[in-house]
Amino acid sequence: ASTKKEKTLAMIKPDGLNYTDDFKRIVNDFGFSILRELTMQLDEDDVKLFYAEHSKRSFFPNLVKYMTSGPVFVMVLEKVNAVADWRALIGPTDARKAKITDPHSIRAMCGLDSQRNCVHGSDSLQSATREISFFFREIVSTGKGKNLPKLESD
Ligand code: DGI
Repeated sequence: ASTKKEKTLAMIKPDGLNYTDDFKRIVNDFGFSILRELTMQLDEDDVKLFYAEHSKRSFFPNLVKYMTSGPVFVMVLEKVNAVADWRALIGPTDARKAKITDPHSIRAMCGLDSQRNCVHGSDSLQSATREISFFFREIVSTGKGKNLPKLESD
């Protein structure tokens, strides 16, 4: 594995917001630094952009409903091997499977099924770059994030 620091995007989905303290404890315990954080309400257009690769899937309308059902909490995490390590901590997409194969994973803790899986993690360095700029350039600079707490500086 690389020894270079990486950034990844972690998002707590609407059904995971009650677990924010657990998330922060896990993030700390596993040595991630939190470079940015924000809470925001996504709208349909945001979800279409963020999950563009899934926009033709039959589950997409349900995914939009779920992702817009309440605010999400987003963090930019940094550490060596951040992308793969965060993916390993969250567990498989289907939380029902996570409860069997990865019972200590985050999705096993707070997820329900393949849609309501309470947390997101970028799946590659390339996705991480795209997703971080989605939240911390487009959304903040278009003013949608203007009522949010000030960003911490690097
Ligand atoms: O990167 P992941 O979140 O683990 O998984 P992904 O990129 O394949 O899917 C993105 C999100 O789309 C996932 O977190 C929830 C939703 N999704 C994926 N597969 C299904 C799904 N939702 C439903 N209802 N059914 C699916 O099969």
